[in-house]
Amino acid sequence: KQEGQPLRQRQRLLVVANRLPVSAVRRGEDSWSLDISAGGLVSALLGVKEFEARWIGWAGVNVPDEIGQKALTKALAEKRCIPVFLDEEIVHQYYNGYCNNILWPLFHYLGLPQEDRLATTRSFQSQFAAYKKANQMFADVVNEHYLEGDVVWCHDYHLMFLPKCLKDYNSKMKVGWFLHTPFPSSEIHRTLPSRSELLRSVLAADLVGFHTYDYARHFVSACTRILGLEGTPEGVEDQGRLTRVAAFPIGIDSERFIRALEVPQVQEHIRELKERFAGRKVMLGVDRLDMIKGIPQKILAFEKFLEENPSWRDKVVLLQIAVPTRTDVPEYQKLTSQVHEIVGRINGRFGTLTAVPIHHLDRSLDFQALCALYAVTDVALVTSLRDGMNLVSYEFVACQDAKKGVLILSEFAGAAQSLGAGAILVNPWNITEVANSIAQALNMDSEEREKRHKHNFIHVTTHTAQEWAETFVSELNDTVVEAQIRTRQ
Ligand code: ADQ
Repeated sequence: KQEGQPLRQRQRLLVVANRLPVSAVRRGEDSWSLDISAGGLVSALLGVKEFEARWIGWAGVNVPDEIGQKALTKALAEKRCIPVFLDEEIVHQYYNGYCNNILWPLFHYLGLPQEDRLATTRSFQSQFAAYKKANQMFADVVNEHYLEGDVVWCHDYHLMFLPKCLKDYNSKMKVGWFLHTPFPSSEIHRTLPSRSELLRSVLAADLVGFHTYDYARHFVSACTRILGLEGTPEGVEDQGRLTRVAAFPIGIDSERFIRALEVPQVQEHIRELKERFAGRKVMLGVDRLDMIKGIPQKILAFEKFLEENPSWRDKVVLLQIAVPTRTDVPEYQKLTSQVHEIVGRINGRFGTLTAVPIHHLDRSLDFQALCALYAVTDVALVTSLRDGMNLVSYEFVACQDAKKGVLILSEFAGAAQSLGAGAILVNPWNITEVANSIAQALNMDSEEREKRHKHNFIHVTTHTAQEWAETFVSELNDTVVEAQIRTRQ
């Protein structure tokens, strides 16, 4: 390892994800303006000092003309980003279709409505073909930019076919793949018509990572049961070749949140919120408006709590911030109207002329406003029906060192495995249980809140995003080195 160190400092890391961490807006025929979005992955990789990271992915815009493509490529190069250009048809079939209509619900154990299920069954082959084609396009770009000694880190369910495409180009390429969603039970995965091909493609990677040990176990079971391969404590073996499979739980850049609370604008914001909700306990939900987040179930549980605890009715408020996503998909439109309908009904039922029990916002908040909200919250409600990890729960804990609020957390979020001892764990489908947990959280004494918070705070500030990325990448590096040593022996 000591000898390997200087070599590592020169190494480049090619991070391949469906979306680049930028939003691109076209200003003219050959000019673009770019906004870097500081998501979890970006800050995680900023912390990986010994590698020089470059991003490869789709910029999220259709650029049919060569002038536009050249100009965007040049602008992105300054941000260390390399674009993959996907046309509208591919995006429709690969991204909206196979990724978001098939893999996303399946990996989260969500069924499709009957008519969608039939339509999906019919269009399955063409969507899978587009998925493979898109993955090949990503591989072409990686291959074009790859230099010997680079490490390639592929991300998420959009790119399950990529490890194989890359190894077909160059078997010496060091390839890792990480899944941000759950990997479901093998009984669910085996219903996919392309089940074997996807598993084999992922197995072409040298290291395969998941958020939790359970997801890793499900993946290994799928490989043993569906492909008939051998599962070992290290991973999956196929004719003497080992693919390492392990859990790498992601974290957040906790320092960024803790520092933000010191910023004067955030403190001002905190003061305003405290004034606005004086005399009431604040409960908070922050989610993308997605089926997996269990927003209707959360609101129904809150209604049950109000029903059964009349003395709390004018002493508590639920702030639900939901960023709309995939707004062109009918399922998501239905979910939005369903949430609006439930919120309206509950506010009509329990509201007064001066106050309503639920404030629901259909939008994204900027970072500072989000930190202020986390800081003034008494009880955070994370009721995902399934969630790979759930970073909102981590962000809440990071902002709570003064208040020591309570986290109610779904047992179906990956975060339940790391924050379970400090949070109140719930089954989000059990509305009575969630309503009782709300009462328990609101009535919890300060000693218990402090004890629970401390447990979670230590976890969130030590298992950071930077540590996650560093661990994955250095293990990937070592895995390949070990494999090469084995081959040499
Ligand atoms: P997501 O499903 O997007 O991520 P999550 O982990 O909670 O879920 O991350 C959401 C991010 O978006 C958080 O950083 C949060 O602050 C932000 N966000 C959400 N709602 C917002 C709002 N209204 N305004 C502003 N910001 C908002 C996927 C998987 C997760 C996994 C992550 C990382 O589904 O399970 O934890 O990737 O691997």
